[in-house]
Amino acid sequence: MSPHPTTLIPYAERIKAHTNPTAIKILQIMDRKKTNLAVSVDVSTAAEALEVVRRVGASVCMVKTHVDIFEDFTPAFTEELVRLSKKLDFVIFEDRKFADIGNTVSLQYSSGVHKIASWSDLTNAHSVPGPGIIAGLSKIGQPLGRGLLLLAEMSSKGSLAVGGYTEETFKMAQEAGREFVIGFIAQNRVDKAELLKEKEGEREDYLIMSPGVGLAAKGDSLGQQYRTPRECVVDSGADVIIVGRGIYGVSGGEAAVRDEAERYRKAGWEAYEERLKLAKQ
Ligand code: 5BU
Repeated sequence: MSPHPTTLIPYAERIKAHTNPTAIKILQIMDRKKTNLAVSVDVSTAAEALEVVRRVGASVCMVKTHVDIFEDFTPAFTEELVRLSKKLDFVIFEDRKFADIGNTVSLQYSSGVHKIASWSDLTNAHSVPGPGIIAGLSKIGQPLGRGLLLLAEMSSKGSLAVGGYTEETFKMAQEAGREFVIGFIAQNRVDKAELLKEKEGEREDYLIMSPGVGLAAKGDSLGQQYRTPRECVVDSGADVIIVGRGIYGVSGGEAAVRDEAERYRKAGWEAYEERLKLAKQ
């Protein structure tokens, strides 16, 4: 099978195919810092999360959070995270996985304790409620320059987001337009080449971000499944790899977490360079 055309284009050259400020920022950072690594900081306190971010910040293009995990969440956490994102040059992705009707998600995104839209560059949503979920989130996020990913596939065993569901999710994003929906959480290039539209010689470009990445473990006891950075980036065409426990869970203290992030950054970047070489063959 020939490689997906988007995967043969360097990140920097893909910037011009985007208008969403968050998509542009992600691709710029990836190119500047030579990293396609996102670290997920699923720890139980805000202080621990910030400590991980300080250690891995230099190696990542993105920090992914689940702020509802923290037992001590306050707005001071997001203020510090935003400060670090500017200092260390990364994008913030709150992995909220919205899944309700448009009106409810617009309130969940803008309000409540977490006020996600006020600090998170990127968030994501399930397609199961239909296009109203995109409309509800975009009403809040688009004026702020935020971006949205749709969940087209999941990394966990037995996921129902497969086949027709995945295809319909892609179509939903395509119909919504890329002013706000910039790509997918997926395990494969769900933006199949033959479905991409072309305008004035420019092909539609979507960012594919893949969780379920590990260099050591193959999975966990709760259905998570891991692939290596190379499997994700070269074999399946992912643009960004998302790693959680493989990095923050490594034993050996502060330096070990920093070193592990660097190890994943290198693995992800070498895989990206390897796939670009396919373009020259
Ligand atoms: P891990 O520690 O690398 O297994 O963490 C993976 C993270 O990615 C975790 O925050 C999950 O909530 C998230 N995730 C995932 O693992 N698989 C998916 O399909 C989606 C998100 Br969507």
